[in-house]
Amino acid sequence: MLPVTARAHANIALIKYWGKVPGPGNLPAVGSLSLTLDCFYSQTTIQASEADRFILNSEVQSGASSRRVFEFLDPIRKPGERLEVVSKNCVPTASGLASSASGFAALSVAANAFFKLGLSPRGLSELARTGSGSAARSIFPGLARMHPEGYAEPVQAPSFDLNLLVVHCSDSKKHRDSRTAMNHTAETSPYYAAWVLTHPEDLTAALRALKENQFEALGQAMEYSTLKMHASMMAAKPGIWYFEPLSLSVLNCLRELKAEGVKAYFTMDAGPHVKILCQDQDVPVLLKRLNQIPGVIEILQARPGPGAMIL
Ligand code: 2P0
Repeated sequence: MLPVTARAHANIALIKYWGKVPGPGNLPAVGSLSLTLDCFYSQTTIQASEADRFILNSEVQSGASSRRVFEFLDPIRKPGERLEVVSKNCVPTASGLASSASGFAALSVAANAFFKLGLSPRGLSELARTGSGSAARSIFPGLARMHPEGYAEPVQAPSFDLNLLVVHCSDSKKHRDSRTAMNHTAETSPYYAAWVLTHPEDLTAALRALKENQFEALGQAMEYSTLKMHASMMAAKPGIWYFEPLSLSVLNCLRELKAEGVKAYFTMDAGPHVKILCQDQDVPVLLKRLNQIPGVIEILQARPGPGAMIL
């Protein structure tokens, strides 16, 4: 079989996914809403090989990351079939964006073509989910809604423009990966049940805001979802937090800017970087003020990006 190469872009959740349904299939306990970004992608090639090999950013991988790739491929390849998977994460200097979403979305699209699975976009999204929950959303361009049933679908873009500023706050590696952290939260946090119970209203509010072209309502729903997710993990035993002093300085600066009338809203994931949802008109003032915060390493300006594709 001929080698196949696919590309998928990273996404950031506006309404967060955190926690799984116990059991197989990697089903999320809650839905989510995301924005696929233009500025960061994974490119992955699958080809026949004499032995299984996973090469990431030119380095042969062993252990957990390689195991995860081949466990993903096991249900779709023939018994005894050996494969080489070569993946590369293309990221502007140190944006700090996670790569499992773009990585498994690219791998799913490549596998669909390589094994001639003939999957629909929904089928591709379901396949990507078995590798990583957030990957189901990176199949689609721009906004995507993930259903708790385990697949994502595109959401119509609003009339307003969308920018996401990624404020790079630390060079240190995150201390706990999100899969471990969300499972620990589900197992030990008394706030986890409240998170799951109240999640649908945030998703509904965000979807309504998009439909009614209410940028501020979208931003408010995003901040609320973000803080509730982080509160649920902070209340785990032991607690988990990804905030660094600089992350809080950025949030404080944003609060000041909001008081001055700038429409900008934050989100944070399983790392210290702050992502800011804003519109074209506010980008210059945001860049100016955020760049004045001592310690900010870099600010990346992302916009809605394309869906996953075969190259
Ligand atoms: C999200 N995150 O919605 C949330 C917000 C991080 C914080 O999805 O175990 O790597 O592979 O399904 O997708 C990161 O978790 O977890 C994530 P798995 P994933 O983007």
